[in-house]
Amino acid sequence: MTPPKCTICKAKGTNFPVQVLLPSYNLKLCRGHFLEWLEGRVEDTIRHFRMFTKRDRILVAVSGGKDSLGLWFLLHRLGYDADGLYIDLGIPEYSSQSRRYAQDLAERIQRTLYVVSLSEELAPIGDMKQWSRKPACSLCGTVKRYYMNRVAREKGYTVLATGHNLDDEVAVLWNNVLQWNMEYLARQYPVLPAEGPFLKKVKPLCRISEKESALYTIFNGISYIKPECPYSVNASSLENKKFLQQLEEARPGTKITFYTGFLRELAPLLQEKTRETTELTLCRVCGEPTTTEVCSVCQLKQKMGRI
Ligand code: Q46
Ligand code: ZN
Ligand code: ZN
Repeated sequence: MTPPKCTICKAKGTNFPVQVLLPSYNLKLCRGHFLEWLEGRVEDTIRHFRMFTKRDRILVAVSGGKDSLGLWFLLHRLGYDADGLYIDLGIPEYSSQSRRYAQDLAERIQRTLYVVSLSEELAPIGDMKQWSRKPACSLCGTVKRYYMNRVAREKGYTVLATGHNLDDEVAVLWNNVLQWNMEYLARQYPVLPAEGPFLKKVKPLCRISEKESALYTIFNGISYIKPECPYSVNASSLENKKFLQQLEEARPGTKITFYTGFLRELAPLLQEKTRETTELTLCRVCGEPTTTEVCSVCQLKQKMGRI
């Protein structure tokens, strides 16, 4: 049997071995053309959603995982002005390893990496339950949003980028649809515009699957943390991902069709309906944007006796 030919090589008259099968797009690609295809797709997403231009200063939130490190590398390669921010959650071993990977990439591409240590700012994420009844992941989300916005604004960045991939977005979308959580659905978009002191937030990998993102990072020789965060074990998003993967295997393209259909058909209607419903003010203690008098992070600091 003759081995399959790379779809793009076939058109260009080259002949490199196929390394990636993308049944959702009916493509079989060699390594070089896969990298080109993925970068083109991200560039197209950036342009389509008007995420940023080469004049913007981008801060990428890097966790040490494949998606955010791959994204940082890709933006740098495409000539965007992108630095990194790593938030060290103080999880034994996991945090020090992932921090190392973020630092390694910063050295390789010669870009600035800011590091915020939760242990220094508040307490390790695992100790927070002493001061809050919220689950670790919910607290983590709050502190990450807070420091991302704060560091980006203080250091003069214009856009915040995160490495959420298609599988992440589809799992959240599915969950929000199951619960008909209209408020969350209205905010689920790859671009959230700047809102007063909140910076513009973008997800350039929203049309790249988890597998594609992992291959991009591996093919570029970037080391990343492989185990999931220990707190993610029970997350319902993992169950959703498993279920959606079964659908994808039965019908390739299900995820991308579901997601892009939502962005095209429903998201604009929901955004129109819920426009300007939240009143923002500035935290009386730290000056960061909040919906309450004192922001959640300062409330935590107060309980800890740190302010
Ligand atoms: S890092 Fe944080 Fe995730 Fe870990 S504590 Fe939960 S939210 S699972 S993206
Ligand atoms: Zn090829
Ligand atoms: Zn505050």
